[in-house]
Amino acid sequence: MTAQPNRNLDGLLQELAALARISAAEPPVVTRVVFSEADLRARAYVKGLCSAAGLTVHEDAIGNTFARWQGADPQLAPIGTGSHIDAIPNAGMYDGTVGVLGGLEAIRVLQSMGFTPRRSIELVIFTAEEPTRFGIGCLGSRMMGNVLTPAKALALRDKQGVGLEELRTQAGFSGPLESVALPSGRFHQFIELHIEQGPLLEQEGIDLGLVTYIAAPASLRIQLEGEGGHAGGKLMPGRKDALTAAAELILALETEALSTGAIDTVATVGVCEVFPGAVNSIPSRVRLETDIRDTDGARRDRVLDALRAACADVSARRRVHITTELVNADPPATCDAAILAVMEASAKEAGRTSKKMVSRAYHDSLFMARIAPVAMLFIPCRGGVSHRPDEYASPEWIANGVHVLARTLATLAS
Ligand code: HGY
Ligand code: MN
Ligand code: MN
Repeated sequence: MTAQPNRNLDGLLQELAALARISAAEPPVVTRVVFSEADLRARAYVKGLCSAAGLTVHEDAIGNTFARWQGADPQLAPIGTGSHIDAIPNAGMYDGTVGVLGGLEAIRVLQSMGFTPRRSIELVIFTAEEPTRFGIGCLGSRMMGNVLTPAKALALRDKQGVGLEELRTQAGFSGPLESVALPSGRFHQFIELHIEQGPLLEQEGIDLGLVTYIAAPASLRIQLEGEGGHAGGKLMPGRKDALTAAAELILALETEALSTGAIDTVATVGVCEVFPGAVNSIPSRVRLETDIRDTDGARRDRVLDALRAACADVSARRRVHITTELVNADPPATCDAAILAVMEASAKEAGRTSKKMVSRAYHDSLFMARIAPVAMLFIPCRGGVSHRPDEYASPEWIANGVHVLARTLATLAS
């Protein structure tokens, strides 16, 4: 594609703003948990935009949504692009949505230029990229990549104990979960446009990130059972306080992550639920959800093992019963060199600077990589901030991402 796309992006910016207002929280906070009322309204909104662009829309049994721009040769496997529109509590408005609405905009840019794809181009909106509801990230793409089996998916429950089957049915999705898994070759290639969720591109003044590698995420759930009691009457010796035991584990995990000798090892305890949660009652039960990542899977697993060993040590010393459950421990994904080369050339043609880089966040592309060659295109986000209401990507950054994605899609679909 030679000409510079001249479609202005005001429409896209308005759509991003409109989508951001579909939230369970007051603006500027975005909260859009899978299968919630806000999620369903957001899905309807985006599907409406896809239909208005002349795309053929269908949903699978778990709500993954596919919007296809039919190519000249429908026999050929499509080029996929897309991301997610669900958002964690107290999130921003660009995580995921830039890849969905930006992907749609890239298609509309190509349509406005009279381009006809030989291969269809299919926009994908993945169900539940965020782990908020079921404790595991990338639910929809894991199932598409056959990484999460229907049986394992049916065992998932939310914090209220409501199962996946009931929630997906209430949300209007039906059909055998076995039908979600896709065969290799269903997509010829897949590209995801996303904000960097890190500071490098902005700091270095580079327009676009060409993601070569997606870091390996793992999550360990830890249940601690101590002995409750009266905060005044129960003296310190002999207490079996589940929260002080948990505090030791939280700090042990931080120490382990800091001592691998690699800056790429990260560990977070984002969920700490305390029972009974009364100021004058000794915590008898605590649930921790831990998130451990690294670009090196083996190094990440060593931190996981050290955390398990800390659980055994704290349990023995504090006489608190501790059980662990491995929610996921996924391998990293290597992005496809051929797609990266096209993205790099597209950036150059568009007069944009780019750099190869690693993704420290996980994305649906991590699981799409199981069934197709993938690559990711990053745009900067201010201060590297994400998963916060002050997450921000400028119109110029978004425009660069959309235009280079459009060029890349045009090349790959030709
Ligand atoms: O946590 C992640 O890496 C992604 O933003 N869900
Ligand atoms: Mn996210
Ligand atoms: Mn995301």
